Amino acid sequence: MRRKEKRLLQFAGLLIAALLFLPNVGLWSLYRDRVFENSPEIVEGPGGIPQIQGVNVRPQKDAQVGRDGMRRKDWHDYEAIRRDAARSGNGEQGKPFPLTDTDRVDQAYRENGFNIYVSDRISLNRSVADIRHPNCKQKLYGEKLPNTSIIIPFHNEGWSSLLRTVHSVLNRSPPELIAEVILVDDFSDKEHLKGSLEEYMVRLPKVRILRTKKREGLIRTRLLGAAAANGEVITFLDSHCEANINWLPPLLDRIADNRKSIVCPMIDVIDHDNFGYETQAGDAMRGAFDWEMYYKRIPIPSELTKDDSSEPFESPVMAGGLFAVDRKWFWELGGYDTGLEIWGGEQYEISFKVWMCGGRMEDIPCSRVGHIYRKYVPYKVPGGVSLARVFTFGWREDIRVGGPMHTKKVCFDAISHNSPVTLYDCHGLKGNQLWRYRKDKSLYHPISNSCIDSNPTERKVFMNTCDPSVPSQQWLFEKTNTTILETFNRNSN
Ligand code: LR7
Ligand code: MN
Repeated sequence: MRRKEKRLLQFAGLLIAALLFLPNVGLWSLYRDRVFENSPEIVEGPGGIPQIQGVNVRPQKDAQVGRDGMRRKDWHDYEAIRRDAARSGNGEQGKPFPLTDTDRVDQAYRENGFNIYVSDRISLNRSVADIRHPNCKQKLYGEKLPNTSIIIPFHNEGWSSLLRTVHSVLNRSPPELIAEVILVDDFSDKEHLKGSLEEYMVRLPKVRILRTKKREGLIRTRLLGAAAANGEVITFLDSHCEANINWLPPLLDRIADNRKSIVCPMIDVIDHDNFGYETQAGDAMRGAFDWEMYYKRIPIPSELTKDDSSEPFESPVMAGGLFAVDRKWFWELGGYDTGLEIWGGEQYEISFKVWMCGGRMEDIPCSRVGHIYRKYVPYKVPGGVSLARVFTFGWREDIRVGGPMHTKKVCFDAISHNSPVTLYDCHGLKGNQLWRYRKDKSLYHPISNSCIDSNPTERKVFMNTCDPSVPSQQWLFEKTNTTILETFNRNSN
């Protein structure tokens, strides 16, 4: 009798709990729906999905099965988005902080190369504007994504800029996708980065702090973090970043799709004076480098953007600091060259390796992370050596065969006039490997004063006296970059 009563009570208790807490059946769902329905800013978005400020408020709860059989879901955290949208105050919504002359003094920039007075007066949880391509708001990503360790190397980073990096990552990532956040201290000597940092991080159980035993530079510091990481993916960030809305799922989704992909978010600019958050000039561009190995951004070729500029696109080289990579693949690539010193060059190393090892590098427009671009480098480089440009290319004013990346280092070569044109390793001595584009003489060899001639019936390439009227000397150029050609012709004349 007693036992029966107990059971009954237990059952009643369970029923009440279910009513209160179970999503979609309980009181909670009634409450939630009411809050959303009464909200004044709700408008109807595409497909009849209710939106606040262009963002869906009611997630597609059920995953959708794509043509490839993959189950995809909406990863937006609408609760967090609403909380962010409601924030107001200094720097909120990524707005510039109203600087006064006292904020602009030299001292404010000295330690970090950006205005730490301003940083200190902006919330560690500040909101940023959702400046993603509108299509990003509708995108679904794999229902099952790999988790990631976030690795943040730092050397004498400012307190508020470092903490804001960590907060923004934790605030704007699905918790189940963050295995851990590893802060790797590269032998900082600032007091705030010691005991206080450790005390602070006690409240964030996912955060671990590692420290190098001597100043190692950013490359070996990252490696230390990567070696300690447990996540399926490792994601590197600089120590002064702010992750934007739903930045992580679009990155992890590409790695889930192809584990040999290294993926980079769009890097936005956090102003070093006023901390305003906005896109880089020209927004989405590809990484490139010149013959002095200076990193550049160049427009994306139109054939790559397809019809939708919110879709991932391939990139020859990354900017360096902000990317995600499958952890095992990173080590299969050999990690970074441990001989790389304090700063720089590592982005080429990893970029070249991924392309050469059958992987790919992509930029992901729907993933955005802000980065504070410093006014100047505040830290000392031991020994005064800057090893940022570890290698340069020499002469290359020849005409090379092969892909646009000049991966094949062979040049047109001809021993003499009337001799066959062959492909030969580029020797860099110009001479009989120097060919010019000339409008009047097609591919022209200046030393022998003759042109490349091709006879299609015999499939032979040979030298011949230049004659623009001969059809076998007329080369079809599918794509010509006239600016580069003009510079080339100017330099070689
Ligand atoms: O000795 C050092 N030890 C470190 O741990 C020097 C630096 N660091 C840390 C530092 O705290 C920061 O987290 O390493 C990170 C990068 O150093 P920064 O912020 O001084 O470099 P940066 O932002 O000027 O430079 C870019 O190029 C670097 C060298 O190639 C790295 O790849 C950076 O990660 C990279 N930053 C980005 O890609 C963000 C976008 C800006 C660009 C380009
Ligand atoms: Mn940086």
